[in-house]
Amino acid sequence: AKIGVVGLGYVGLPLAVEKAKAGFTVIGFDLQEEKVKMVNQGMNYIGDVVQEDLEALVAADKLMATSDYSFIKEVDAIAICVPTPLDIYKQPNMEYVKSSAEAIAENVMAGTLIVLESTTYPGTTEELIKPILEKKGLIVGKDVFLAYSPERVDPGNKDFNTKNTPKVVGGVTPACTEVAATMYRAVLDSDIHEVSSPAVAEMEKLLENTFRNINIALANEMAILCNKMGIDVWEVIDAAATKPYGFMPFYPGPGLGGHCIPIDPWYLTWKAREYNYHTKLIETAGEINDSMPDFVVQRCSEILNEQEKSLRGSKILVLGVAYKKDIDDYRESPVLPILNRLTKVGAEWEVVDPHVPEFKLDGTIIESIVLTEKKLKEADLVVIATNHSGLEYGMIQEQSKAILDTRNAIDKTQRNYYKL
Ligand code: SAJ
Repeated sequence: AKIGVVGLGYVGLPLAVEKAKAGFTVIGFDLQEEKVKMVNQGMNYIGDVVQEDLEALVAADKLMATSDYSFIKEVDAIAICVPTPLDIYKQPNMEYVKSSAEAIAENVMAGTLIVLESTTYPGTTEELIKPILEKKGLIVGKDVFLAYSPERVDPGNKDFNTKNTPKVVGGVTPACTEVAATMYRAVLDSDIHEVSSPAVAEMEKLLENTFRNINIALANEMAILCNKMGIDVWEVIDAAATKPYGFMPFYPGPGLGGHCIPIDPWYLTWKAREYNYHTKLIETAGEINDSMPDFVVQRCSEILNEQEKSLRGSKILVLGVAYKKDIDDYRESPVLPILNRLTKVGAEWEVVDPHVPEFKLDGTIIESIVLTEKKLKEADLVVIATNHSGLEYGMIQEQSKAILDTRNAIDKTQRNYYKL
């Protein structure tokens, strides 16, 4: 059977590779010629995909990419994995989902399964995609099958991947759920959990990620409060984590990064307005998480003041710009606003990140530097912003005048060592 994956990004490409490895012939669709070219040359551009797998699958004609959507005619099932970004007003931009659905409706053959995988507001599958198919005279549940199934890829996670992570599936009709569950059971090893509608599946994904967002905000608020009270918040969390039931540790950090956790709860907030409901908890959590970069810069100022220095004119060495440890992705990284604030108060900074050789900060390309003893010695303050495993924490402790550790990356062992 042939499967189509629309959108070859962080979700789509790993999924396309998994489906091809499971024995399906996969056609990847993406409007970006660059991505199409790289896939067809067997050149990987997603951290979680194994280069050798991609190469072998493309060489064996198990996986190809195109931007010609007429190839939709050839596939039996299609997964839509396109971005659903928020604009600056935190309004979901559904353009990619809409144009994908229209391209599919234009070309799809009878009997094809269509599954939306992109994280989105509850109601998208029934209110946005279903009418686009019906406008073409397609009867959902009869001519085509339509379902929603969220992805749960966790970048950098060595234990869980697309293949072994349980999958939730909700179809527009029971037949749709049945067809979708059958397809996933053929591709994945994990449990396929069927729910009664796409809205349930759309909503459960938002519950998963909003749960994380809010609990991280709680950890951040505890960090602010513990700092004021002179209590070590990391010690508090480790102690709380001894509770064997009903507790799960989350940790404070320099803020909330990535393309999911900071973003997904706002789909709920946006949709809730239609029902005249105000998602107070989500908005308060967002304010706390968004306040962490300021809190970090304030802590830098306090630490420098203890050495009769001020932020202005100080040299600050920032370790890590990726949004979490051991990955190369810096999208929505909280380190970016920290750097902007340091610039605004006149501090000089440089960034070390073994995973991110260069990054864009408000349109400017910044090169990250190699960590050296000299750079550590020159810095008035070293900020551990991302606790990459590959950083030499021994040298950092020995050579730094002062350290602000926002990730509890090293044990408190010495003078001039501060935690968030
Ligand atoms: N973070 C904290 N404290 C914590 C946990 C995370 O500050 O206790 C921060 C991280 O540093 C990072 C951000 O939150 O900046 C998001 O990290 P994350 O660990 O939630 O991971 P993501 O966004 O890379 O991927 C998550 C998945 N990860 C986990 O569940 C561990 C999962 O929630 C989703 O499958 C995925 O988002 C998605 O695609 O929705």
